[in-house]
Amino acid sequence: MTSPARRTDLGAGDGGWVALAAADAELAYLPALLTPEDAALAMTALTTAVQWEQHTVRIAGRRLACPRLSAWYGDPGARYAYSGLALEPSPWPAPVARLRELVESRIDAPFDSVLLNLYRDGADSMGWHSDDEPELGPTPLIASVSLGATRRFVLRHRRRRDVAAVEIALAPGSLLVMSGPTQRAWRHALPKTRRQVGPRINLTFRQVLETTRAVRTQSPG
Ligand SMILES: O=C(O)CCC(=O)C(=O)O
Ligand SMILES: [Mn+2]
Repeated sequence: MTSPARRTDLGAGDGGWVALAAADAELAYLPALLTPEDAALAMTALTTAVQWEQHTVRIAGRRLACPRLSAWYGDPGARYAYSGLALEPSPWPAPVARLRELVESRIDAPFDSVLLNLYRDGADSMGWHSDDEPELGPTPLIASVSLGATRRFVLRHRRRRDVAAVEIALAPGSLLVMSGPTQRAWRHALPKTRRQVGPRINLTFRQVLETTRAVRTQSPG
């Protein structure tokens, strides 16, 4: 299976991948990684199998609760420092492990860790950030699976105001792959919405390099 990093110049219909063209970015979207039935089953399974927590971040000396619930799983040795929180991985629940296998089968790349976020309703969100922590390497490969409510995912170029923002409605059962220079050149966010929306779960599979340890100070809010 060819890596989607090499697929970004290809259009829809190539195994279902849709390449999203943007300067300094490699984005590939697979609308139906899962069938609607399997996506609904995975949503239910993850809601109960995952140990959801409300993480807090320290910003300017104050502890703030993140507007979402989160969980982190990784293989032994995969440690990840996120917003100043050193997260120690715990063993993978079966439905999360199954999704990793499915993603790896479509991307032909290994992932040793995953960050899960549960957006309980439209008031839950994730602020502007890049997944550019040093332990993810110079060109992080991020595989993002969405379940539950469709939410708007937005990317903005860090420096170039002449480059239009990219907006993707991340549908349940979809897979978005960000690779190459994307994290270095772009930020992304999952904005709040006033629409009445149900819960949404997002899983971002990552590969943590074991050689680097880092602590982030910026919070994605
Ligand atoms: O919920 C999403 O689609 C984005 C999550 C995200 O950016 C992250 O976990 O780093
Ligand atoms: Mn991110």
